[in-house]
Amino acid sequence: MRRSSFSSMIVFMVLLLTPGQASAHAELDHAEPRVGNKVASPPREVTLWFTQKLEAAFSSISVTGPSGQRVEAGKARVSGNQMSIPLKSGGAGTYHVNWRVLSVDAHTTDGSFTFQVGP
Ligand SMILES: [Cu+2]
Repeated sequence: MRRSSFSSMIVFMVLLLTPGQASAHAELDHAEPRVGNKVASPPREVTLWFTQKLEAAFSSISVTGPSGQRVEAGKARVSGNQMSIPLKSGGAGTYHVNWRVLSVDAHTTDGSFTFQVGP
């Protein structure tokens, strides 16, 4: 009895001392079109890659075109650590991408970036 409770205590202490999983949340790793880049013609969709897998139900993107109009052409699709959304053309100029995601570690993160369309 004494031996077994001692073993339990060791197990408990090992669990306490074991670091949790790395606390990096889902941050944007890269995107297509690339963050801050210029592309010649309006992209048919924008895709974002994150540093963790996403929970599809609580992850979203909105995109506005050069005149501030929304240009999403459908719902965001999530696959693993990747999220895409189809776009309609908003012409040449600056596009703003705003994202908000829930990663599988149950943390919410958000952010935004721009890309340009034009010659
Ligand atoms: Cu996290």
